[in-house]
Amino acid sequence: MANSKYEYVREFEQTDLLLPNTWIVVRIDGRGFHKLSTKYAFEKPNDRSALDLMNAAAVSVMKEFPDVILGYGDSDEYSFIFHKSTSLFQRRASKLSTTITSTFTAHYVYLWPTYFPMKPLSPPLPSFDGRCVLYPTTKDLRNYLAWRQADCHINNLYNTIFHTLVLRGNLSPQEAEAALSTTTASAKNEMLFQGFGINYNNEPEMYRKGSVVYRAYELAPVGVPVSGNLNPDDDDGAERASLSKTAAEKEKKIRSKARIAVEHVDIIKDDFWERRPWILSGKS
Ligand code: DGT
Ligand code: MG
Ligand code: MG
Ligand code: MG
Ligand code: MG
Repeated sequence: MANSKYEYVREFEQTDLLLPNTWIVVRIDGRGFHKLSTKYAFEKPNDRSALDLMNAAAVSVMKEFPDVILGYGDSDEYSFIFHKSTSLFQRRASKLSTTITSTFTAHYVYLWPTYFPMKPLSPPLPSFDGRCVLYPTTKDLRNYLAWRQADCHINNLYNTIFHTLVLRGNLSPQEAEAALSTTTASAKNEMLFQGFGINYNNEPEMYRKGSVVYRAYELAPVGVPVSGNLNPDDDDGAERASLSKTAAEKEKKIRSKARIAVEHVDIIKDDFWERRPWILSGKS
């Protein structure tokens, strides 16, 4: 077809291809959820239905995108990991982040009535921002996830004691903040236990550790060396890029059929990864 005289404007579009052979994280975060949590009277510091809804939306994203190998979420955020070898959307950054973000948002709104049947949504509706972050090595990716899980723990310990001091200790929010401003983590644990009989370690795992979403296959037994490459940095992208098209399709099909697990487990230590070598190896 002949180009119109307007066609030249296409040249103004900029490419945003992400570097090859690097892990891609798309992190989404709820916009103004401080306000939203007040509007819908989310329980403080953790609202189980709100978190279950986040997890359900994340599972829907994983089902729609077999290229996402893992999700990790807490509070109003979720990180979705693409294998470093992915060629989804030719690795275009804005296409990846906007598609994941809008898919997540659509499912979040669609599933809302299931989790909050008594609280119909009204504008302003929930929305999320999203960004792509690249990590060059598996170690960096693991450290990224460790950073998010450590953040979840720190925030949850703080929020748990803050709300306990306000709701049960009859402190004003300002007094509670002042009381916590200089305390260490162990002092916070002690305050909870001595003052209110709460053992922080008995708080629900979902609140303390966040949620990990991944495709579940049979676990490798504890302490037995697993087959498969545990250090995906040895496995150069070129090898995977050369996977035949049919092999790649087959892999994708296996991934689409897998059960998606939602667990509240430690992903900072090695155990989680050693027992599920397929996640980082990308070989479903
Ligand atoms: P942003 O992300 O800059 O648009 O602003 P926010 O307000 O979303 O702030 P952010 O993302 O830093 O913090 C998340 C907020 O969401 C925080 O104020 C606590 C609230 N939130 C998340 N989950 C829960 C929950 O389960 N219960 C309650 N009460 N609040 C929650
Ligand atoms: Mg924020
Ligand atoms: Mg937010
Ligand atoms: Mg947030
Ligand atoms: Mg189109």
